[in-house]
Amino acid sequence: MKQASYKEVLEAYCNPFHEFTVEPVSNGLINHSYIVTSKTSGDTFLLQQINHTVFQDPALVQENYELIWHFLQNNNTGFFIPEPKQFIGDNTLYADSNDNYWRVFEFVYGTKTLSSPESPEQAKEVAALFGHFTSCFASFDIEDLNVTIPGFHNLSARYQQFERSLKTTQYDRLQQAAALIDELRRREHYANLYDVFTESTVFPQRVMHHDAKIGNVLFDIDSGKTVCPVDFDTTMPGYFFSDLGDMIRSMAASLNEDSTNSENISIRKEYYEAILSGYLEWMADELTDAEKKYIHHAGLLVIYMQSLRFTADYLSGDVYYRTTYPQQNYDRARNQLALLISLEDFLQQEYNYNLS
Ligand code: GN1
Ligand code: MG
Repeated sequence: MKQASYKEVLEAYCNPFHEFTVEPVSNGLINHSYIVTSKTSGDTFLLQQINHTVFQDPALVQENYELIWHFLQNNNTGFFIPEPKQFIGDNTLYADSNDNYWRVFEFVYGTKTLSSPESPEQAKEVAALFGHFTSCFASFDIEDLNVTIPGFHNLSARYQQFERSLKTTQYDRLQQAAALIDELRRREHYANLYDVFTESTVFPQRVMHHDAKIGNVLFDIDSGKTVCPVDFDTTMPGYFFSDLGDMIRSMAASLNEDSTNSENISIRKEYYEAILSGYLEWMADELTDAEKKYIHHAGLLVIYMQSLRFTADYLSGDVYYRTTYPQQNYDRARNQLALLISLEDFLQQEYNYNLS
């Protein structure tokens, strides 16, 4: 964070006379977050810079957050998400003089994040949390929500993006990824299925978080119980598979997405079943028969999409995801492909599930 903009944004939130301590939060691949405490007042809050390259219109992101926060408040849902705070002058979004966009959230004390669940029960609780979240919006007009990233979970568009990335002139990367690319191409039918879903009214649009991984949940430090989801930047109209799929991706996997040990990645049955049952606690009455019929496709579609996205970014020269070493997007793509293959085997063996 540039010292100049950080000072400017904090002055716009409190006033020039406060002194602060600022602690970066190393969570997420996209935005930058900081825990800030005013030495003057003792107040702690979460300061976040919205990634303006990924979110072309940060105002839409913040509008959505205010909309869902107010909706949850006003409809007595009892569902907690952190309060968006106002800068001096009432706005909850602040554009600094370098055209960086910032917002402040209520700090949720006594919580921690986890990169993987500690037990199937905990995974079930996370799944119930995201299911509960979507079910709160049963009476909400989905048209009111902005689309913050067009085509974000559009698997068909993600496949096309992957195909375009193959036109790269980074021939060494292309050569290295040849086997990976081949496996992904063989699974194009998943992308076609997305078009079938979205053209039919039996797959309605719902409020989806679109990044429903365990890393986006706050847990109580003492009890280990879920407190709330966070990171609603991609909360927008979406289809049934998105949140359930991301939870399977992040919690049923035996290793997380940054593990380079992809030969040993597998789907853990007790976690998979816990996730499904937790989600259905809230969503069983909401989902249509068609959605229920395709429920096991949730993990397949999201994991496939994630592998396509990491591969495309690798071939495009790591322009999107933050990386800490040159091969990281390639490793992540291979990890997700290995997870996909493991899920395909698992679904066929356990449920005799038809993958097509
Ligand atoms: C990104 O920044 P983070 O970790 O919350 C991405 C998700 C991916 C995820 C993979 C806006 O989320 O779609 O699933 O990385 N978010 C965006 O870890 O692209
Ligand atoms: Mg995110």
